[in-house]
Amino acid sequence: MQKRDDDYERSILADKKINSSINKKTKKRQERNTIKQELYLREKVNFDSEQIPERVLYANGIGAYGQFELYESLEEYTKASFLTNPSNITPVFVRFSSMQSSRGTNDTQRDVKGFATKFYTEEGNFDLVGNNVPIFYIHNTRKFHELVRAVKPDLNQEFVNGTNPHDQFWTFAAKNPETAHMVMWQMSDRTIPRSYRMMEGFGVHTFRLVNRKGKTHFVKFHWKPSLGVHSLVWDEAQKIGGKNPNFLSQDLLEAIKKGDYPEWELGLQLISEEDQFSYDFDILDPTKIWPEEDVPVKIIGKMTLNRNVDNGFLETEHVAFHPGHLVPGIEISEDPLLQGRILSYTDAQVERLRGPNFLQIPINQPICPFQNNNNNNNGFLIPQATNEQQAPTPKNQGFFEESQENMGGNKRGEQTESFQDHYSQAKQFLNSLMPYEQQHLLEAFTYEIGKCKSQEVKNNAVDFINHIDHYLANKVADNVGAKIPNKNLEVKSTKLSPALTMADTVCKPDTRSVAIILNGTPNTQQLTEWVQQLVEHKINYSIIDKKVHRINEMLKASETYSTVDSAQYDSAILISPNPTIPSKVLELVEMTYVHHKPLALAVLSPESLLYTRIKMEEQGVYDLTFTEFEQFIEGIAQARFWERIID
Ligand code: HDD
Repeated sequence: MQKRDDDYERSILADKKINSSINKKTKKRQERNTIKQELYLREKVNFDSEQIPERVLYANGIGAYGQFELYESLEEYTKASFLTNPSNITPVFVRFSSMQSSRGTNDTQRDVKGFATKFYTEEGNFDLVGNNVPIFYIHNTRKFHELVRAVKPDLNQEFVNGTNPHDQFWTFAAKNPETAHMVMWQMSDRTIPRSYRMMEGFGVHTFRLVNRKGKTHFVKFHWKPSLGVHSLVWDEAQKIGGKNPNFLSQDLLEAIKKGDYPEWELGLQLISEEDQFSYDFDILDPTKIWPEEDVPVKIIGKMTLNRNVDNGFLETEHVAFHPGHLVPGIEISEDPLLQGRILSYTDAQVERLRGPNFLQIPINQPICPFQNNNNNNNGFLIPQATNEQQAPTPKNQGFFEESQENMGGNKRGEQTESFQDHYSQAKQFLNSLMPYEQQHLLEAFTYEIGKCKSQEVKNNAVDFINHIDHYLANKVADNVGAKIPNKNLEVKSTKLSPALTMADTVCKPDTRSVAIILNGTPNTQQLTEWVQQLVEHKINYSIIDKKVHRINEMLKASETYSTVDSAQYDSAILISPNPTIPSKVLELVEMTYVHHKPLALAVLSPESLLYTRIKMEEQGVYDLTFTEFEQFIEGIAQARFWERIID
């Protein structure tokens, strides 16, 4: 019995020992797992908080750094130091974007493009937050929310892009006739640019320039691209969206990477206080342009973009633009929409960047010598105002202060009657375009209104166009099955503004692209010579073949018939020593022709093109057996042959 008890005692002890060692190990493991590991894990698995909310508008975009150089002093108009001292080189950050598109949607949707520039001047940051269209849909900020709802994704379905809510958009447009002018621009080729590098930028609003004596001028800002203003055609835009949704962003990124730095000249339209009522439009109305023929654009400097971002999230996502970020010498005007914008952008940045300290984020910090306890991150204070211009006075205490001038009374608060003239400039825009541009506009209206599901919305949209142009309204109505308007309500014709067409723009071969399509083994020496000529003219090229392969030390077929679409290139050469041409190759070549682009042919059997729409005798088609290659390069510079007849 005693033995049994001893055995029992021993076994209990043994169990206890085992348990205690297990407990010790578990405890140790638990200790290791608790604080340290949990913390490590918490820090490592951070993807769920590595994003910030996307911008509610203009979410899809890309940024780049550069510089602005002034050509001559503008001290007659402004005291802003970056506009008065030509020896200053002002760093800039620019973000291009698409207005209604969410992040991740394709760049080539028909959408107004954002063109926002942050000038890091020695007096603080000046943000020019503009678009590639010179006007806006509305002039009353209270309607902005309605507009946003109308252009953003279908409210019920939350489809990720805004190409679906046609009924929403046309309902808004038809009920708010002040949108007429902007809608014409939106339906034009302007909203499907070939490249961010080939579009104009506009500050849209009227600002004030104030000189040292306190005299003010009204001003509108314009960016003019050195490569000219060029667009895609709608069919290309849709195809590119499928093959390369980042087409415009990638184009900018690669141009800068290659050293083909994009450039824009900055232009100003200036109107003195005394002349502000001399026009048949109100100069404060953001739905109106100041026709360049009436108020010429004075070119004052050049911006060059020369550096891509290192970290898109920290730089491009965190950059916060604000039309109220101004420097002494530039002020807002009484443009009612601009006044409304000033409030909204602070809210937007506080929400998106999680707090009011968004100005301390490096990309948003001014790099001027004036610092205060809000923006000084360096741990020491630099005197707030060090020059005469900024010296603290009892009034401004060194902070930004509005000029005190006025127009013999209160600043203008009311809107003049011309704000209600919604159609004259819409008509002027239409009439100033070339016939092929007008045709594109008709096709765009047909596509966009044709997508509406409601018959009533279609009819209302056509009635809306009928106030601008009766012929256009009839054509659209006929195409989309809407009620043909029986009464001609179009506004009386206004004088033309030739600056509005893109037909007279700069045309250069620089940075244009060519698809070299191979069908069979090419004459390598000939091909190398052609490629050298392209490179000399700064023309980009891709060689496309059945499969990827190296041709010689210099040349490589890097794309295949199925990885690309002709829409991604500005021109094409078909080199076909083979007697027959596969249908995929014929399609690439034919679509180059159909999209009015230059096409060069070095083919053994031209009869294989007989069943396509290509006509050898048409403009912009070069048979390289008889034509010098240089002529094809001239064609690339011209870019499009609109007179070409397509069956
Ligand atoms: Fe705006 C962003 C341009 C009217 C409210 N706007 C934003 C951006 C551009 C413009 C280019 C993107 C900036 C970037 O790249 O980060 N907006 C314009 C133009 C307008 C205009 C040219 C008319 C002339 N905007 C406008 C109004 C309001 C806003 C009337 C509101 C009252 N805009 C905003 C915003 C955004 C913005 C909600 C969205 C994301 C952001 O600010 O940072 O505050």
